[in-house]
This record gives sequence, C-alpha cells and structure tokens, in this order.
Amino acid sequence: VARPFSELPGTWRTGWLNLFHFWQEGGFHNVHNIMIHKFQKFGPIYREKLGLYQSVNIINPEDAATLFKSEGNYPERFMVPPWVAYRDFRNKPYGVLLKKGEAWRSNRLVLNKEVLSLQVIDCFVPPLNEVGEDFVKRVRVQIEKSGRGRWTADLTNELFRFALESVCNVLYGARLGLLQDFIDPEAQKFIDAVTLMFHTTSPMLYIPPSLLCRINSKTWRDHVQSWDVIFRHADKCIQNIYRELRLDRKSTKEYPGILSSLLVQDKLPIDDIKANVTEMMAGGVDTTSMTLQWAMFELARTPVVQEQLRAEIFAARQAAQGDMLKMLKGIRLLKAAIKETLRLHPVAVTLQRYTTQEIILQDYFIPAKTLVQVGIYAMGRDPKFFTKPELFDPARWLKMDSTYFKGLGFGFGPRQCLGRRIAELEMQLFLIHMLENFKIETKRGVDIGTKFDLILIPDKPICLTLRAL
Ligand code: HEM
Ligand code: 2DC
Repeated sequence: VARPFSELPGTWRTGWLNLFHFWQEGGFHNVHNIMIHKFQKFGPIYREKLGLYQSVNIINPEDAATLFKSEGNYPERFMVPPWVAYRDFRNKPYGVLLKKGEAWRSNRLVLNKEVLSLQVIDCFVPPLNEVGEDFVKRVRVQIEKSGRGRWTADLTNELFRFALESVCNVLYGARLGLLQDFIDPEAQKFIDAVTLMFHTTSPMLYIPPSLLCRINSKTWRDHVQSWDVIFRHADKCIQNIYRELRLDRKSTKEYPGILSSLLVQDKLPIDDIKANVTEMMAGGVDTTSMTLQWAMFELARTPVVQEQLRAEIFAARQAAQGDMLKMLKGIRLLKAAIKETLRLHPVAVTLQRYTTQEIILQDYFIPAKTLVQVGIYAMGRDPKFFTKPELFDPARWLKMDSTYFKGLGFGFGPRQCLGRRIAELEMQLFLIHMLENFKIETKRGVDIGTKFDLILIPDKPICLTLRAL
C-alpha cells in the first residue's frame, strides 16, 4: 500500500520562511535552477510551500502521464494571482486563460474549432507564410545596408515585431506593418507592455490576489499599467474589425481571420470574444519570439544540424513544387528541432494541475485538490530521461524508443496551449525561410543562461549574425 501524503519529502512546513529563503537566493529569477536542485536533493517527488501556496512537484514522464490521465474534462492549472487581481480590479472579463469549470469549457470548445482544429489550421499557412517572407526581406535590407554581406544584432525586438505581426495577421486577417522601418508607436507600446506585464508578474506570484491591490507597490502599479495598455490596444484592433464587418466591407482575402469568424458565427458573447482575442494577442508575442531566438542560437552553435535542416528544407521545397501545405509535411527534422528547442528552453518552467481525485505518484497518496507541478525544465535537462541532455540533437526525437510524455512544451490535454497550432506553424515557416536564405552564426564560447521572468528567457542579450547564402 502507498505511503501517506504527510511523508512526502520536502520543506513544506514553513511557508513564509521558505518564501524568505527563496527571495534571498534570488529565487524570483531562478525558479528553474532551484527546482533542479530540489529534485537532486529530495528525489523525483517533493512537497513545497511558498507563502500560502502548497504544491507537489514531479519530474518523471510516467508521473506526468498519471497526472494528466486523471485530469478530467475541466482541468485547472495554477491561476497566476496578479492576472486574476488585475481583471477583478478593473472589472475586465476573463478569457479561457483564467476561466474555470463550465464557463471555461464552453468557451474553449468554440475556440478550439477556430484556433486549433485540423479543419482550420491550413488557413493559417498563407497569412503566416507572408509574414515569414517579409521578415526575410527586412533582413536582406539590413544586410545590404551593412555592405558586408551580413547583419549582426540582438534580434529580440525584431522577433517581437515579427511575432505580433504574425499572430495579428491570423487573428484579424490584416497586416499591422510591423516589419517596416517606421512602425505604429502604439504597437511598440503594446510589445513593451507585454514584456513588462510578464516581468512584473514574477515577484507577485505567491501573493494572493486579494492582498495585491491593497499593497499598492510599484510592481503592482506597473503591472496594472501594462495590462491597461494591452487591453486598450487590443480593443482598438478589435473595434476596427468589428466596424468593417458592420459596414459590410468584405475583405478580399479568402480567410477573414479568427476574430471575424468568431463574430460572424455568433456562438460566444461579444465580451468573451474580446477577452479571448486579447489573451491570444498578448500570448502570441514573447512566447514564439523567444523560442525562435533560442532555436537560432542553438542552430548557430551546432552548424552540422543547421546544414541537415537546410538540406531537408531544400528537398521538401523541390518535392512540394510551391505547395506550402505539402512542403510542411516534408520537414520532420525541422519539427523535431522545435521540440528540441522547447526541451532545453521551455517557455513554461512547469505545467500544473489541481488533482480532481486521489492519485498515487511515486508510491505516495496525493489527495484531491492538490496542486501538482510537472517540472518540464528540469525534466528536459535530466540525463535519466534524455541521454546527453546538454546536446542540441533534434534527431533524438526521431530515434528515441519512447517519447511518452516527454514533449510537453505546449502542455497536454483539453487545457493545453490554445495557440499551439498557430505557434508551431509560425515557427516552422519562419525557420524555413530563414534557413533557405541565411546562414545563422554566433560568437563561439559565449554562454547564455536562463532567467525566469514568469516565462523563461535568455539571461543576457543573444547576438546573432545572419549571412546571406
Ligand atoms: C497556455 C506554452 C504560444 C495562448 C499555454 C500553456 C503552455 C503554453 C505550456 C499551459 C498549457 C497547460 O496547462 O497544459 C506556449 C508555448 C508557445 C505558446 C511554448 C510558443 C512557443 C502561444 C500563442 C498563443 C498562446 C501564440 C496565442 C495565440 C495561450 C492561451 C493559453 C495558453 C490562451 C491558456 C489556455 C487555457 O487555459 O485554456 N501555452 N504557448 N500561446 N497559451 Fe500558449
Ligand atoms: C509560471 O509558478 C510559473 O503561455 C508559475 O501565452 C506557474 C505558471 C502558471 C501558468 C503559466 C506560467 C507559469 C508561465 C506562462 C504561461 C502560464 C499559462 C499560460 C502562459 C505558460 C509556468 C503563456 C505564456 C500564455 C500567456 C497569455 C497571456 C499573456 C494572456
């Protein structure tokens, strides 16, 4: 018979003391490394209490499988307190990110059809492809300007602009023009607001929403201002489309975009549509751009892999004869390279679920309603689950005997990432165009670490060189 919950290893008896130690260790930016340490110290399962929040942490793919298989039809993850607090403070509606129960599920089922389903994702290829091609044009201009056949830069903001342009072209069926030299200052403000919103979230992660508005700290005020900018700008974009629809100005494009489809269908209340489109617009900036930056960095450090991908892409291009949908079926290694990037550099340090019933993990009873976190960052770097984890080796995904519950970068099940298909296509098309046109290089021996800023990001600027092929 399994062991009782109270016998779980870990330092869960002293919540506030832990939070203090955590803060002392610079924990707010180091959550991912602290977790690796704790798994080394306590083994594959440990219990923890930070402030008022208790959790059980696991690292084993088999345990992740046990957790997700029991999650039921209304899975719940950790609700990021400052995000909830902002919406309650300003009286803004929740989208699927923060909804629960039936309200979450009914929204999510409608959105799945428009954002995630196989029937619709082919429609995203032309708009995303167009933005990918424009990014290449922009790089070419920069290379020309340099007069040296190459362009060296920190691409962070360029990639933010690319990512926002991409997700908006799919959401609104319209270009914002963010890959031109002079861009709408409002759009840049939106981009900066999303980054600041993430940045100000992490220090408030373990403070309950009810306390947050009352303390009125600088962090909280910056956080509120960031969300204000995000909601205001998203609302402006949404109004534009709404007006056009009402004036019956049909766009000339075949695919009108996710927002128009949702409005025309009329299956969700307008406030829910707005809340969800806002979340997708904000969720589509830092996530894909950071992943692409890491991907290019890893490819620059492993030129052999970069050449293999280029060869695969050239072959797929030949075979597809200009048919992009067909081409996307011939790039197995590139898809594996994106998985491999998310293994080493996941956006989310953990996946979390509240248990709905008692389950057994590592031979311990875990009661219902417990917050269980899967440490996907720690899992991706553990030699028990990935041989030579430090190597960037996309082919491992094609030859591993079992990938069972190991590729979890977008989460799992009915609550997995809503933007997954958009993100995957956007990143595949971007990398196709970049590798067809440029050699990606970086200075040797520069070590880039990881920083927790709610999402995981590089701890210093990554400098990349793009050389015309
Ligand atoms: C949720 C990762 C891009 C919108 C999530 C979750 C993860 C994740 C791990 C939690 C899933 C779970 O609990 O099982 C990523 C990664 C991305 C990415 C790695 C890109 C590399 C995007 C994009 C959008 C988006 C482009 C918007 C179009 C969302 C939303 C949720 C979510 C709305 C909440 C879904 C719900 O609770 O029902 N994402 N994401 N994400 N993501 Fe993403
Ligand atoms: C952060 O301990 C660390 O995709 C916490 O696009 C647990 C936690 C809970 C939810 C996670 C969050 C972490 C990281 C960022 C995630 C978020 C769920 C969705 C969000 C993973 C791991 C993200 C980035 C969304 C954000 C959409 C938003 C801007 C509207």
